[in-house]
Amino acid sequence: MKMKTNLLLAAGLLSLALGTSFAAETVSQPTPATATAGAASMAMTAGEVRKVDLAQGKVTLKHEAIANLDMPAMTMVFRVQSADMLKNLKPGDKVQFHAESSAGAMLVTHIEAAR
Ligand SMILES: [Cu+2]
Repeated sequence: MKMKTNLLLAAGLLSLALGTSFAAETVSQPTPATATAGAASMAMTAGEVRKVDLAQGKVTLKHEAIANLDMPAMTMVFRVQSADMLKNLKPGDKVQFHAESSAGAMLVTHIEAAR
């Protein structure tokens, strides 16, 4: 009888542990809603697309001063985190973007059409 109780207890603890890990996994899944909230809190800079290089994953932007990079306004080439980010862009488009210094190169981590 005592043995049966212990088994039931073990089964209960096991299902509890499985339930907990499943819940943690669900919470860690990024949703579109949280991605948008993160973008909103980023320091965005206004710019205009001059050239799009999908194959190289690069974009030439005429940009305003970038506060987080301490960079004055200029026209320059940026690498982008993913070439997919450039699919809907063409020269002349007004954009808002966020760039970071990564391994000595300027990397655009977010870019969207200006509203
Ligand atoms: Cu620049």
